[in-house]
Amino acid sequence: MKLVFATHNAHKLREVQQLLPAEIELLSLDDIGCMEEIPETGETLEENAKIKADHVTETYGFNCFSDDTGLLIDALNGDPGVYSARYAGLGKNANANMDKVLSKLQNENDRNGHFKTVIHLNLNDESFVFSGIVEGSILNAKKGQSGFGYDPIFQPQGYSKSFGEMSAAEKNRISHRARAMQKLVSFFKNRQL
Ligand code: ITT
Repeated sequence: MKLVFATHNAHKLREVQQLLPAEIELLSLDDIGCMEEIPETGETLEENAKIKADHVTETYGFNCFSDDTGLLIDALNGDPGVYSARYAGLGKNANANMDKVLSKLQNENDRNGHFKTVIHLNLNDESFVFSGIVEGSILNAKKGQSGFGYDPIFQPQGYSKSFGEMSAAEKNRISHRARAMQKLVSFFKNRQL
């Protein structure tokens, strides 16, 4: 079965490719000629995930799933949350976004937060939503160069390394995205696709 993953984020695409069963032929937005940035005008991760998947299904006619992800920090009342991609106001600039988080938390003892991924699937005129969370804490400084986005400042609960210090396989065993993807994969197994 052909399935489009509605993301322009090459890091997400790589992580997701490693989590899907071989029966699913994953197509990227490049593969279907969708070059435009899809405006994320929603106020929640759920809304933005739906907007991205619906854009691809309605414009290109493919079964499709999307991923909208945010880092939600307790002491910042859930920010950057749905605004994670452009938190510092400098486009999609991961370093500037991390610097803004570190500066906002400079004198803060409560370092708790979590990543949340929402996946919206459009399959043959039906829609399904799956989500995954990983709890953790925000470090005082960036650690590691692996992964992407906020990975260098996020340490998952129960681990002594940041996501930025983990291999792709280690992150993919425990991450928010992996947990949401496991639900998507189980859904397909139950449907025997
Ligand atoms: P698409 O909308 O094209 O999928 P995006 O990068 O804009 O790509 P999001 O709207 O979901 O994706 O943006 C959320 C931001 O959160 C993203 O730009 C990263 O900076 C960050 N992010 C997402 N997943 C992450 C992860 O697994 N680890 C660290 N940071 C992540």
